[in-house]
Amino acid sequence: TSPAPAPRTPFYLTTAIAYPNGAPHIGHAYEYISSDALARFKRLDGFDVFFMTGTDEHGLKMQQTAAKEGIDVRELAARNSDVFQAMDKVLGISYDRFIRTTDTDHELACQAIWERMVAAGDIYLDTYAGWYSVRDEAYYTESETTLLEDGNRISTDTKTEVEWTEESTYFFRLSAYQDKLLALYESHPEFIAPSTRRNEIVSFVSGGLKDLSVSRTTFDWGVPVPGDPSHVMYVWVDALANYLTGVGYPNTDSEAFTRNWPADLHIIGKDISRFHTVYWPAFLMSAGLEIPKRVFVHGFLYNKGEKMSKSLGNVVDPLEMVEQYGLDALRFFLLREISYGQDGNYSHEAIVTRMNADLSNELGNLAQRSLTMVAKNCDAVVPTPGELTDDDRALLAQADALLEKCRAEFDVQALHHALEAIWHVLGETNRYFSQQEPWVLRKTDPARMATVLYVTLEVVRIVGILVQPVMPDSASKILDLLGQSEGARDFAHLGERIVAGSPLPAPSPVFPRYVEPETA
Ligand code: ME8
Repeated sequence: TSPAPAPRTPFYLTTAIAYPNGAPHIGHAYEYISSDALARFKRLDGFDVFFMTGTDEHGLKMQQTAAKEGIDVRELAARNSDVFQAMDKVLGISYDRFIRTTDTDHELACQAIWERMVAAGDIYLDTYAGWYSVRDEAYYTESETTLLEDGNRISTDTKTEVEWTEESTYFFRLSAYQDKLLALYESHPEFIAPSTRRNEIVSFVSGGLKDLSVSRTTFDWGVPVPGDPSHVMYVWVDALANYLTGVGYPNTDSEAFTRNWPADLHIIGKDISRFHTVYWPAFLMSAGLEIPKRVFVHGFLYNKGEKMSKSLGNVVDPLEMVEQYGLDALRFFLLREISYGQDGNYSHEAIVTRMNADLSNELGNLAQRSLTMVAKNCDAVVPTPGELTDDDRALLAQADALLEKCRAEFDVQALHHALEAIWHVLGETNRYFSQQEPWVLRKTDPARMATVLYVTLEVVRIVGILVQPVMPDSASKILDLLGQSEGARDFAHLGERIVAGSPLPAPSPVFPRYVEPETA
């Protein structure tokens, strides 16, 4: 009998949960695709991944949108939550749970963390009087707002309208956590990434923290406050607690909880870093729960430098982009083109350039040319290499080094750098292929041709395995063309070599060039 496999290391990864007050946009798709690539990478690298996404369904924004549309808020939430799930399916998002904050287990988790914060002496009743942005579901001090000439007041940072709010609410003693939070950022500098985001948060917290209003009494679309149902919890308390619900909280003895908490990685956009890196760790400290290991803040996606907005008419439906370019091309473009952690732009021209230069030329042609030669000249089996030359060995060494490189880059969420490194090796491989001229060797030195083709196929195999997290379907096609079985595709198999003599199917192109549709 073979020994029991070693228990795999858990890895708990989350996206933000979106407000289902409308259909998802490309910014949402970007967050899910990037998180999905991270989840797939970890799985292929042997981790036991729990990947969660979902929808954030309570709060005033949802209630007001439903009222405007004249439908019940539950119906609005259910309808759009379905649209998000359907999009995830099209985008190939490999989540393990899609949480809705209206799920019944979630209410229990919210109430449990609330009660622990009460028990810690951190919740007290008072009156909130100040500014609130429904769009941002956020409180602002007067100094964080700007009075416009037309008499409207907006949040200076986010430009959303704020309204004066005065009501009886419970407060969370956030002010008591300033030093503890600063100590957290100090002792765990990796907690907030990229470091520019960390610096912003350190400076914000250093400036002092006010207690936070954490309940509302002027509407009822939320989780009732335990013992005082005239209050519903502030939507952000409810929303952040989703990360606990997903792993079985309040059952802290459950296997799901003990294995997965604290979360390894929260992926969020730059507009919600304060909630995740100030409020969230403070709530957890108060409740006596461990702090997530890392919050990675990605940038915003802009259409040719412009913010997406309905009035500009440039809100692109991600599903239309999948339709136009194909899923893997879109996934690759977003992850290769944009430095993860910074803002980025997309445009038709930029997508087509990446598709044709990187996918079609660099990877697609290399696979197609080498596989076609093998099909024609090597009896459609992986050729048997002769003795390797320095050039062969140097190229293979570069390809072999990619796993460590990609691991290091994925561990700091530098997905674009990992892809850059892979494409660098593809560039080297294309150069190698041209210099070796296997089509000439076919006549002059068939044994040497076999070696060159073997080395090329091996690099394509390594690349095929490594790009699976980013382009699952296309990578799978490449690995099919290389005759690799399903069981030979995780990173553990990078330490092996493609087996000479194994049969190959008929080659077919994986990345056709993008051709502009005929315009009438
Ligand atoms: O903030 N580019 O929900 P949300 C990139 N419910 N990312 C973008 C983006 C853009 N143009 N626009 C938005 C919420 N995002 C809360 C989260 S988590 C406990 C609660 C990102 O639907 C945004 O930064 O407004 C966030 O990470 C996610 O999309 C959902 O945004």
